[in-house]
Amino acid sequence: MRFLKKHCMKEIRKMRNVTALTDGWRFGKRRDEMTDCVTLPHTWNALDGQDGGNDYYRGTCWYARELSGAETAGERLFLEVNGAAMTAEVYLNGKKLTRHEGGYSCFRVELTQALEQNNLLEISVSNEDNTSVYPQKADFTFYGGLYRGVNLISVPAEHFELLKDGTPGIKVTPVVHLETMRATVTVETWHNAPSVDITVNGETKRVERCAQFEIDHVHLWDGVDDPYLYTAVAKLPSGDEVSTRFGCRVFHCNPEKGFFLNGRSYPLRGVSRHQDLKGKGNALSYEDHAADMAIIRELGANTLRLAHYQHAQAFYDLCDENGIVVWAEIPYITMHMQNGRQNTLNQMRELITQCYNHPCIAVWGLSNEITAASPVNEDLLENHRLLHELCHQMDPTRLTTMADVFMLEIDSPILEIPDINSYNLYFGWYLGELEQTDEFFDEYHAKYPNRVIGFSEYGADANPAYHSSHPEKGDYSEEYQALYHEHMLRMIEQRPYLWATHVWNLFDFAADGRDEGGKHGENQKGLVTFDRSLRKDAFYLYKAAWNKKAPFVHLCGKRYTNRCEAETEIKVYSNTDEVTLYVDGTKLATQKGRTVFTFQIPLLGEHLIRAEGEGCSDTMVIRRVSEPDESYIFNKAAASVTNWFDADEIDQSCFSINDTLGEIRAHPQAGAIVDAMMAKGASERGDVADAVKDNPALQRMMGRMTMLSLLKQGGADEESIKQLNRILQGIKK
Ligand code: GCB
Repeated sequence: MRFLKKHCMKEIRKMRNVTALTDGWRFGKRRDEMTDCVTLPHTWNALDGQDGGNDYYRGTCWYARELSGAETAGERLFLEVNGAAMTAEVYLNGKKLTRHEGGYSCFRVELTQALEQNNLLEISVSNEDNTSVYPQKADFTFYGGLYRGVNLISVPAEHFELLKDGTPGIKVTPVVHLETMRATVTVETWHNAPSVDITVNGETKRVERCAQFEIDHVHLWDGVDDPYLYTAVAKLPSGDEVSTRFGCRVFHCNPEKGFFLNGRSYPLRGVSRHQDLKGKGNALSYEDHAADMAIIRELGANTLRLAHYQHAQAFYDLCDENGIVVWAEIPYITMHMQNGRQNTLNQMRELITQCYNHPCIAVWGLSNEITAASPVNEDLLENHRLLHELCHQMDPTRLTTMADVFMLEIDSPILEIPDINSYNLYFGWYLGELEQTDEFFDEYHAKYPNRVIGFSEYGADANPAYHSSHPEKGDYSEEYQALYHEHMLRMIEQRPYLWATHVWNLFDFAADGRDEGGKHGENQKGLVTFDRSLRKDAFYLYKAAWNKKAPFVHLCGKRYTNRCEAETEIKVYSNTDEVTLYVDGTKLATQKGRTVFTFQIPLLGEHLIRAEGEGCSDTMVIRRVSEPDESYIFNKAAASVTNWFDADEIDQSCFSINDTLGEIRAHPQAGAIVDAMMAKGASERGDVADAVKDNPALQRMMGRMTMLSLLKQGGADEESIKQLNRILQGIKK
């Protein structure tokens, strides 16, 4: 008995032991003043990174914790940091052991040789700006902190590799032969033992490092319908063991037909996600990740762009389990830094090393809108070539892509570097009209029929407090966002060649530099609010188009209760093909259709509206009011300009602000007036105007916008708009 107990103890000691260091941390801005008690995960920007003003604390902070004797037991001891934003240094008993640059990947360091009787672990973490670690310029808050938890890993002397780029120590490459439904699975391991036992699908092989397995009648990882996962386990004679799940699937892209999963057409339609939450910043719990995934499943998306950096392993796991095809990327974003090349390569190496086994990942994203604030020069091209080559050298099984900014010329040499391309386009929001998106892709596809192209970002901000019966670009209304997405959904459905489309963004997220649309510090392009409590109408549009499982009807405009028109539009989003509308209990009409159903109803007083589909219904109350409800209007000054302009008053034989800039410019007199006006505006705006002037793509795009739209975009007041219109109306076409 005694012997047995001793023997077991020894066995336990020998095995891998992982201890989450959650409690007992002291925290502070100075090493000699760590007075706050915190638990991990933790960020110091949970509040100031979300309240606007771009003034959140960006500097160095310190974390410290004593390690107990039990925690440090074992032959070899490693520290695992799953995310320290953005750079970190680890000290044990005052001795610096390592430095890590990059806030989104895991890193480990061995503690064994620095252990003493009593052990004090200190980690300094900095999110201060610098010139070599990405990201430095981007539209999201760079939260600082140990936001993904820290573990101690004790292993026997013979163990799997832990240090190199945060490797899991095991790499699984399944190759699927669809014709025979067989998979050849190669498992590679890294360790310091003479042999390893590798088990896959009930078969164990003792090898030095690598083994190959054949799986007959392979059960495919088949997207959202059937995301089947296998497990590979590797065990050393010392008892150290690692395991990983993997999935057997193949994908490819076709320039005409888009994305294919396991040989069948599988258009990737989904959303992007940032890893933060109102009140918590990026210090998310497993439950937070799982709650996000539940919303993604409810929406019916089959793909996620995990922007703009490496996400938590727990989240890639959830994508594996739910069959979500993922675009994974590094934060090489907005602005190319001359001193940043090595950091991009390091972050990509870590991303691929740490995420390789996830079947969900289909593509590696090299960069995002990198030419937004940088010219396409040799240094930038070389950086992309090196990243692309690194991806292929580490992972010949996946494609590379990048997210291009709208003003990048489609013949730019940078587009030839990644395997497949994608554009972020915001026509109909920041600039231009909705239809320009359609035109952009048509032009691209006609000019480059052999290139695979996707739509990596599109969206419009909406604050669900704002409403309008005449929604317009820039009004932040829930209704404009819904209209915007109705257009995009149709545009996408008509272009099956788009290999993937990703709404920007599933959730509102923190961008502390923003102050707009009635909120401080938030990008409100989410289909769901930052605290996840409210699904905006546009959410249900995509749910109606993508989620075919549970029938539902959704009445739009539920928050738009007070309306002052005599007749109002009732819009229903539904995945059923027939919707009946009842007003105050009386049936108004039944409509057959798909996704979007609209009804006009007279508005007399307060009405109970009820929509019914097959086995589902939704209700709301709206009422007629005499004056517009001011609380629904974001920019009251701009709103007064809206709709003052009646088309009947315009003499169509003369120019007006309803003509496009291109049409006006083609006329010498009208063109000269507009150019002079714009030159004056430009001299007041400096940099931005120069960027527009020098950019042919932007120029072309502006040429297609109406003068009215351009003026509103530029924030012109009602009087100057009317003034220009009067002048243009004096010039015959
Ligand atoms: C972009 C960026 C993304 C921004 C988004 C926006 O193109 O890639 O990071 O948040 O636009 O909302 O402006």
